[in-house]
Amino acid sequence: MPDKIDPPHATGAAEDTVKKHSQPHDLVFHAGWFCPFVQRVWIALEEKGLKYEYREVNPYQKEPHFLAINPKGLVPALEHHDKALYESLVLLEYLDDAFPSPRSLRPTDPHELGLVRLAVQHISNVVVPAFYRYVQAQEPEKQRDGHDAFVAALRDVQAQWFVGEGAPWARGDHFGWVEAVLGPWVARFALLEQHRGFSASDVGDEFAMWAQRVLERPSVKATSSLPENYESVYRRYFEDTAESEVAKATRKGEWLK
Ligand SMILES: N[C@@H](CCC(=O)N[C@@H](CS)C(=O)NCC(=O)O)C(=O)O
Repeated sequence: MPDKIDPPHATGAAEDTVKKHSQPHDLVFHAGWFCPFVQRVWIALEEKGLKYEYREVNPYQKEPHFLAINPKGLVPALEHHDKALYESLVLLEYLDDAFPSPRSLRPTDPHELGLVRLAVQHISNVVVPAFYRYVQAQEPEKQRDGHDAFVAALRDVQAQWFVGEGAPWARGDHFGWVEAVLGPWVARFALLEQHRGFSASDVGDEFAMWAQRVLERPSVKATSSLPENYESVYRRYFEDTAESEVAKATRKGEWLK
């Protein structure tokens, strides 16, 4: 039985953004308004000011036309001049390769780029799985462990890859990949706050200020739906009854490949 998405489309500021991108275009963004992996790519599209066509997909329905675009049946996916690609991190690379101007979210200096890639790897392999383990934990002790592991994973991001010294963004003066890759989960901190008592200041004051800047970034706001709509989608995660691939993998103590 596929998970139903309620509401089936974006709301609030994200709905306005969808409307601005409803015309046919040779860059097609196959998206799900509720999905943080989608929001990574959506933030990049908005940061770069690209023209694109937004198409809402319910990835739980695994419709044949969508499986032809992404055999994994997951959003996000892109079609550009009828050629398809998927996986949020691959899509971020693609957008910077295909559309380097007006601006790249990825640094050009090779060492700096290597550091950003290390941060992205840590976010994907440690922070994001820790988020789902925390969200899906049911017993108080497991929730406490989930909290501590999530906070530790975020502290590592800050300690290893934030340049600090009053810089507004992780790597300095520019909103970049670290923000695009982690930002969607920052946009879901409010859910963790409400259901699990998490606060960004548990990580530290500097991190909390960075998180606040991320939330106020126009590209993040423009790709965010109304809080109550995330609440209805994520309730199943907090009750550990979600049937998405991510939720099933987390329940089995695995991570999605
Ligand atoms: N590794 C993928 C993950 C994408 C993903 O899990 N998307 C979810 C929505 S948030 C999805 O399409 N789920 C459908 C399913 O689980 O069947 C990426 O980074 O793009």
